[in-house]
Amino acid sequence: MVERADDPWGAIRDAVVAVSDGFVRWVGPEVDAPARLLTSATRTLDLRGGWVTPGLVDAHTHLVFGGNRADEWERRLQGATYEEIARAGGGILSTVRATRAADRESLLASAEDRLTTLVDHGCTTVEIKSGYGLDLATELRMLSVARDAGARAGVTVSTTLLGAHALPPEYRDDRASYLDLVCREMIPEAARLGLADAVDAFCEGIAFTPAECARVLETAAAHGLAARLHADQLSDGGGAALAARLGARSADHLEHTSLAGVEAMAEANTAAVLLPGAYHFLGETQRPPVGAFRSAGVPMVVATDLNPGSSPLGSPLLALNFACVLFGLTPAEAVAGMTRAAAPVLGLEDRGRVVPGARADLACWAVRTPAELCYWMGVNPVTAVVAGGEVVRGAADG
Ligand code: DI6
Ligand code: FE
Repeated sequence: MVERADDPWGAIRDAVVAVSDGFVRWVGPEVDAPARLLTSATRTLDLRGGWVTPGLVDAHTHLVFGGNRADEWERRLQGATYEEIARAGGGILSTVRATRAADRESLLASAEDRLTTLVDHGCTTVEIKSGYGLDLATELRMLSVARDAGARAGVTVSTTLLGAHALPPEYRDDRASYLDLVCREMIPEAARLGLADAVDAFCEGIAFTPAECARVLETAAAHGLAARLHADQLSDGGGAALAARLGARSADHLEHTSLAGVEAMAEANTAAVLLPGAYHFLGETQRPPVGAFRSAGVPMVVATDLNPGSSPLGSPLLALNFACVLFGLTPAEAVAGMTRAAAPVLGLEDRGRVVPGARADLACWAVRTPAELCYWMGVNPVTAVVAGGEVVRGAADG
């Protein structure tokens, strides 16, 4: 699909997409396809009238973790809140205990399973955060497990160091020393080893203050790493404006973002990553200011937030449905939010569109209109997935 003013999908009917050496070489109506595209060595996939979109880009996940939190979820169903559980040492910290205790092989096996589920649903690029180690060795292990899971699944994984996710128990009375650990050891080591592409922080009453997050993200910049920020998820802590001021690529969640925050993001070209899975799973009622993002021209991205506490969501398509039904995005905005608007948040300008020169990351679907990607719930119409020119799902030749 290409952007065109008269068609939000940029659809080309009866089209051919020609790929070689991992890149899209030609896209257009079959009748216009140059004869040179087809040689005796050409392999063809006949999609029988289905649709091709860019491979989906899930720009916000925490899919490397030990254990799960079904027990905590049952307690929340009985009335306990996410914040109460976190303040009592559960929540993120219970996943930290399980992740620290997990050996590398089991961490990798479970992460690979989750990544595989996303690929089954059309993802070819997935961002994965650390943040359940909260010590140097476990944070680095999570990042290297994320990279290995991507290599095994044959898709692109972009990694984000989230050392400032929660205060670990051993630093309960010494926040400053934990921030020193993040800024003086975790960020420099992750950068030196090439294990992180970006750095994120959780700016929230139950996590880190704006000043603490600013220190973390400024340190990231000093080490050449891009910045992201979990902002205004449970309360308006001024996180959106902070992300904008620090030149973050995105501010994420944003349910409680003020209009001033939206304006600051528009000015700074900071994208809004919307995570309707967490909104749904936590039973939130305050929606992010989607109308304001739209009118201010802030790019809207949709992601799964796949994690064990607030969004155990393995279907990017269900995230698209939630974005439309719960947040009021149009289907075209939602699909753009997982393709062309999502790739720049990861600094990956070579994908997210099906155009000549783009990386050949494609998802093929048995749907009659692309709005159906947002319409079905718990149905997976994927027929094939191509990552870097390789067919990674649905290899049936036509
Ligand atoms: N916000 C979230 O929704 C996830 N992290 C964050 O900062 C939740 C992580 C968890 O509960 O395990
Ligand atoms: Fe998150």
